[in-house]
Amino acid sequence: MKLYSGDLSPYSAKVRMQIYAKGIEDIELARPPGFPQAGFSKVSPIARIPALDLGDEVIAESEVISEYLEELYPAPPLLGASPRERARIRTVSRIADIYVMNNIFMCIPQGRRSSRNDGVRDLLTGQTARGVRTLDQYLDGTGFAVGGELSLADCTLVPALFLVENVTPTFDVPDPLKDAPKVAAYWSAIQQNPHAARVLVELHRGLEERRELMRKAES
Ligand SMILES: N[C@@H](CCC(=O)N[C@@H](CS)C(=O)NCC(=O)O)C(=O)O
Repeated sequence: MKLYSGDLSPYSAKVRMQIYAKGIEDIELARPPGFPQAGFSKVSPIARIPALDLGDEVIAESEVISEYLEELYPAPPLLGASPRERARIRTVSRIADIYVMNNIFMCIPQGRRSSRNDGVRDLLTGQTARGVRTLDQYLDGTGFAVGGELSLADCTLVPALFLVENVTPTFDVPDPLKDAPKVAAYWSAIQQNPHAARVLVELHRGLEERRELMRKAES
């Protein structure tokens, strides 16, 4: 199997963190051919990363890939030990994905002051802050998102909070973590986890590459 992914793609980082945490070694990490141009749609019709290439079929969407890998590689389990725990893990993962990661991702063009639309910026950052405040009520304060051990909720939260810390400041809005003390404490703690630390190195590397490209384009 091959995972098409990119350093700076938070959705890809989520799946890579799961792969690292499970110790999976037989999935090749590959650059997506033709991406980000439409050429990648020949590989995966949705034309987004991550995408998991099975050889005769390509699975899209990070959440779907994660659940598929969880079934193929059940140990160590990252989806909880009971239906109730699984529901909590999936809830936190969805809040981090849909309400935090997605809104920040959509807002990225608003980081450019010269072409910013304040209405769009306010809508998306308002929804992001609301998502972060919601997370504050779900985290259990153990240093992991749910159940005192690493789970898929952490795999989604780590890249989501990377975006909060590194991309949100470009929008010139207050830090969403200021109103979310449990999320802030979680963020400090989870960065010590080796699998989180590994994807954070990759995400920072991707961000530096992107900034360098933008500096070159502007000079
Ligand atoms: N909901 C998707 C989102 C994937 C996504 O949007 N990935 C970005 C990179 S982080 C992408 O491929 N963007 C290309 C595009 O928007 O055309 C998932 O969870 O996998």
